[in-house]
Amino acid sequence: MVRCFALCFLFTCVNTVWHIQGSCAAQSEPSAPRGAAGCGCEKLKRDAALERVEDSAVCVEDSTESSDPAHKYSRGARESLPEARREEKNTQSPMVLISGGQFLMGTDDPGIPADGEGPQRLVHVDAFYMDIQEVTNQQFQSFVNATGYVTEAEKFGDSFVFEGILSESVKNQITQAVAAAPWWLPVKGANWRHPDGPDSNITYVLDHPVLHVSWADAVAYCSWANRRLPTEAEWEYACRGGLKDKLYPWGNKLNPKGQHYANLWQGDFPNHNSAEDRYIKTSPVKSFPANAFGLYDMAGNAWEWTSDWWTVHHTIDQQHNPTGPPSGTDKVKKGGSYMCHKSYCYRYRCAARSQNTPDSASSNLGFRCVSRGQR
Ligand SMILES: *[C@@H]1O[C@H](CO)[C@@H](O)[C@H](O)[C@H]1NC(C)=O
Ligand SMILES: *[C@@H]1O[C@H](CO)[C@@H](O)[C@H](O)[C@H]1NC(C)=O
Ligand SMILES: [Ca+2]
Ligand SMILES: [Ca+2]
Repeated sequence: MVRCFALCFLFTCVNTVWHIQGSCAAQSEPSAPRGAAGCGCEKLKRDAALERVEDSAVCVEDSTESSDPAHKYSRGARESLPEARREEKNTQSPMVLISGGQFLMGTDDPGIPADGEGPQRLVHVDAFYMDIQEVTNQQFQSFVNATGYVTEAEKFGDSFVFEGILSESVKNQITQAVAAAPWWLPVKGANWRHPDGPDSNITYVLDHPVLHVSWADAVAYCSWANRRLPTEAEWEYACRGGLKDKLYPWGNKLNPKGQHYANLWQGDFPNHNSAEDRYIKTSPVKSFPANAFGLYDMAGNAWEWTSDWWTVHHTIDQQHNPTGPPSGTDKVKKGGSYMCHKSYCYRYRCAARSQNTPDSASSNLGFRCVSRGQR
């Protein structure tokens, strides 16, 4: 019953979004349904989701542990597992030192002004270490094996999958879609273990980015690894790789010398993916060249969660290590995904940004971690 309501709510509000976005269809995005900014949907969706969490909480007996994932899966919990810890050394992503410095964050020439890409502003970030790659399925599996962590999508029992990667038999069982973005289907049994729907698995994609992870799932993984999510400023500084005021991590040309530098969408979205970059779906991490900082897939492949709450209002006062607003309804994600095409989702630029409610999960959203010291 609760579930039914949740879907109805989502449905009603997405219909509203459709009207709002109708006038700027060229900029509507193939990002996960998120209850677009401004229509209040995100709140409805989250409330519905919380109800669902409470439901499942009823089944958990004697849960005396803290429900804060950052605590539950912290180092303290892990140190009693020397076995898992040794294994983890091999499975964690290597990190690179990103020297601190100043950079111009955002842009005065926004590709999607409504996203709050501007104004361009001077920002200083202190040095930090960053995973050179998106967290992979194998890495996430080692975390789950060591901790027994259950993701939010697994608790909810479903997640959003891009219809283009679902099998026909699963697709045929689904009657709902998201009005504003009909290519997103809520799929029962889709989660990080079954990224393309219940009849899929990760056997052959262990080195691809983990998907269907919520913001809390990402936070839990990073804190288990003694890391954390990057702030938006850290992420964007790292994305730019020391280049000033350029569109992409490698410069201003999308395909220098005819080469692909990121896993994006070629062809007509959402009907035809010509896969000129060789990948219809996600690619193994590090399949495209790194930027000057040694970071792979900052643009494209999977979207990446950051720690910041979403706002489109930014101060132009110089900022040191900004962490975004103190609260909000959506979290910032960066970098775009394999589903991004200029016609629909020109968001694989370093200044580009988008948002999801923290409980959202989908088949194009993952993360990477950072830390203050080397691990
Ligand atoms: C996790 O556990 C499963 C089942 O025991 C095993 O097949 C898999 O290799 C483990 N994965 C990692 C990364 O340790
Ligand atoms: C995983 O999927 C492949 C097809 O991609 C299939 O051949 C294999 O049997 C599946 N493995 C499991 C454990 O379900
Ligand atoms: Ca591609
Ligand atoms: Ca990425």
